[in-house]
Amino acid sequence: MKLTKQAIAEHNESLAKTHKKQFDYVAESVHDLKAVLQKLVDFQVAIPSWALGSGGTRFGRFPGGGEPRNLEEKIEDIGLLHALNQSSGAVSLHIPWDIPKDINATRTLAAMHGIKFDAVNSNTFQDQPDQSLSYKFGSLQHVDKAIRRQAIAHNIEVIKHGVDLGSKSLTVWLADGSCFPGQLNFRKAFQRTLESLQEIYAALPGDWKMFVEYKAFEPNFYSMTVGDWGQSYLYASKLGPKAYTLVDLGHHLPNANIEQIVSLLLMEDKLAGFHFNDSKYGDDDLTVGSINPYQLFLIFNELVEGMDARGMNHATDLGWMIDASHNVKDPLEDLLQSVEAIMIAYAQALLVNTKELKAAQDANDVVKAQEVLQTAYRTDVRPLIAEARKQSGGALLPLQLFRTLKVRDELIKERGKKTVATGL
Ligand code: PSV
Ligand code: MN
Repeated sequence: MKLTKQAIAEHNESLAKTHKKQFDYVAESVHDLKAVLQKLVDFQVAIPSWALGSGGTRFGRFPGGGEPRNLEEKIEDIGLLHALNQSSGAVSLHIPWDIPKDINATRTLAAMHGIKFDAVNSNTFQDQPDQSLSYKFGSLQHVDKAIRRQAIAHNIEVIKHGVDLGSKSLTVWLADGSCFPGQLNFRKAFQRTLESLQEIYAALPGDWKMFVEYKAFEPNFYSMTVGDWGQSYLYASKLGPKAYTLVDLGHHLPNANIEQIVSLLLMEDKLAGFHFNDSKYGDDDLTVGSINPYQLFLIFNELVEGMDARGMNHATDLGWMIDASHNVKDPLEDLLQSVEAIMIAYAQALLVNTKELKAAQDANDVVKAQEVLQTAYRTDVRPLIAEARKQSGGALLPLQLFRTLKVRDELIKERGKKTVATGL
């Protein structure tokens, strides 16, 4: 299905009057409105190729129909999202789920939709049908050198696919760890993992980055070999300047102060970027901003402050990706909501009065500091985001237009009710 410019124009026209009223109201209080709008226009969030179909739990999966059946259809789906919101101009691929059959055709298709290739992800957390050795007891940490070699070779193959596509980074997330005390020698597991990562690092092209993603638990429940930001930071520091720590919001233990983690990683120039999602209990992979939007705002507040302090480009200097799973919602609707939540948090962070905040901090005025942050957080910035979208050719209300045009019904007509997307 292709979304026409005319459909978007008609939608925007029908909402023009209401939008103008709402936009003018908020715009009045925004300092340097033009710059804020430009930053919102520039900001792009990569869509994970594995989140375009229904997820599931170990108890079941309830597909909604019209899921993309191959990489081409995944790119087409992201094209739909991008046409609607103009903020989803990138895809993050997972190998071997998304190995392109024809590189040139894949690149052309993505370019047609205005989509770039963000980080490529390796997968040593599952055994593939044609794989000779099993990852049951780990991959890069495995006691058996042959298994480590296989996992290293896989990561190097992923880099090659990424190079062909124009990606510039590899994300390594390891399921490695242990389920029971005594199962693993922590120090040796760390050293073996480090050695394996060093071989992969050595295969990175000069302008590439390696993102080391951490996770507190699951699938291993006693220890994870890259279990928290400290461990990831250790690997990244020992590997060298091209290695960074990737923060997946769902990969922390409850109540972790993620914004502080982000601030310090940024200070050390070791923050790779994000896998955005939300959670109440663990790695729930829920819609971004659906549970704790204030935390998301606080994270963006640290990001904007820290990136500005280092003279970084908000849009391009870190990797912005979603990592979610959709069990009860239409995946495309969920992704539209997620991107919107990210843009809201980012826009609110751009509105923080940094001078007032600094003055409050320097004077130990705790009340004022909270007031400054919450004044920005409680501003309804949605009309600003809608305006940025409109200026880039997107829809004022992407989700509303998605429903008006019955996009999912169209996809079901094209692809059928019982289609299955690769991924989790
Ligand atoms: C693991 O939970 C994770 O967050 C990693 O990023 C994986 O690559 C992704 O989910 C998909 O399984
Ligand atoms: Mn992740």
